[in-house]
Amino acid sequence: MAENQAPEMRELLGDDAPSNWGKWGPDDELGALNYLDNAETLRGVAEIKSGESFTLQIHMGRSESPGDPLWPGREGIKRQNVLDESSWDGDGAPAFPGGLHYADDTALVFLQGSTQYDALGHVWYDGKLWNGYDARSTVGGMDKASVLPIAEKGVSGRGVLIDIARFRGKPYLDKGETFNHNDLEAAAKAQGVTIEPHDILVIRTGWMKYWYELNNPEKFYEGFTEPGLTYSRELVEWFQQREVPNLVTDTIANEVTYDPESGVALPLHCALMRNLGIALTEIAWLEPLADACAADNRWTFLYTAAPLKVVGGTGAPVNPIVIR
Ligand code: UVW
Repeated sequence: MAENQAPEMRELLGDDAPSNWGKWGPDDELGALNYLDNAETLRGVAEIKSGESFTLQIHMGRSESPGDPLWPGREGIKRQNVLDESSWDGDGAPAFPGGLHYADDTALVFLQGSTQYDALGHVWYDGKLWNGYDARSTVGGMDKASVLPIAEKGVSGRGVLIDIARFRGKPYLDKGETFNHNDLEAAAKAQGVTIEPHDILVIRTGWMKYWYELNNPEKFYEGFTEPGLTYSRELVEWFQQREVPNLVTDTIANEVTYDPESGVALPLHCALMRNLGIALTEIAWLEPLADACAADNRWTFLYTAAPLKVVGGTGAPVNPIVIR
């Protein structure tokens, strides 16, 4: 649907959209991560049976094709050496007693250009961010609901992997393929696992596997519509009632890019993050974890993560660690 035919976000979500604003006080910047207290960390720890660990960040700054998967308009990390062994080929390199040599580099990074946590204030509508903060507080740097409070707290708890691609018997979902909370419940049932309150919900679509296997960015971005969750009020209520603290997926934006019914872009960013305060983690690399879970049919684990402490950041890269 063309952009100008789509309703406004408020019209789609409703004036009475499910909301957690005020639930943790007027100054809250953590949202649903408040659900993750010490007991929730221990609930996650109790899921460790074999001690295997998995890191969920994709490679950052691959020079070989297809490069890094990115939301259109963003660019991959530009990393550059400042010092390396060649610096000592001529004059002007630093001289240290004992003859120490070392390598240094700089990087220009889209903070949302790899596996990442979105700040709760990363998206908004009607001039208000999470918890009702004024959208003007984003100007020049996020004064409110930046990624910093998430980074300061860190995330740990019981994670549950729902493998929608496996459930549908395919290596990866198709472009624009959708699913909802009922599909999540059906997949969980087939896996023999229950999505419990306060579980960190990790959803595999296989989309990052598709990115690397396709190895063709032009085809990947043609008519760009990722597969993912689709908006409905029932789905938003499901997330609110289950008190989901954190949604993690292997897609660039955690939801189908354009709501197929209304044409609205990324309504769940607004309904789940802006209104309910659910932390979003995107572009996770889930293949080895999913294979291990499928191999012994254990789909729950300790999930831990902490994005970088970027003051005023709209998001930050992260390398979550799962231990099972
Ligand atoms: C947008 O919201 C545009 O991007 P992200 O996928 O980083 O949340």
